[in-house]
Amino acid sequence: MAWLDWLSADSVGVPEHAPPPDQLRQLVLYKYDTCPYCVRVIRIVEQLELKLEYRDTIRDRGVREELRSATGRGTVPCLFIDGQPLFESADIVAWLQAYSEQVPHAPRG
Ligand SMILES: N[C@@H](CCC(=O)N[C@@H](CS)C(=O)NCC(=O)O)C(=O)O
Repeated sequence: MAWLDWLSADSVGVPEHAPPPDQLRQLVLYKYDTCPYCVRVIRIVEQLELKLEYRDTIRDRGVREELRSATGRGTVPCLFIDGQPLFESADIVAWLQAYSEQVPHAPRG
């Protein structure tokens, strides 16, 4: 699959272990800017105009340690859904697409 196709590809489905958005969700995305998997997720966040907090594991070493101590891994992207980590860009994209209507949105600007 070509790079641009992969960036825009539809997701495969929400993984069974991912929490459903049955209440107001706080979303935190651990990422760094040169990670292509993170870029893929951030594109979806922007397309869907979702509101979430970004934490950069390269710019802030403390953030990387935070991710490691919470999950035992330093891999990004990792989306925390009310404190529950979800790894794998494809799974994160699937979750965001499936539940975009039920999570906070960024004000249009
Ligand atoms: N299959 C994963 C790959 C993620 C991945 O390899 N991320 C790299 C950055 S591009 C990473 O965090 N590497 C550091 C590590 O694994 O500790 C996904 O699609 O999210």
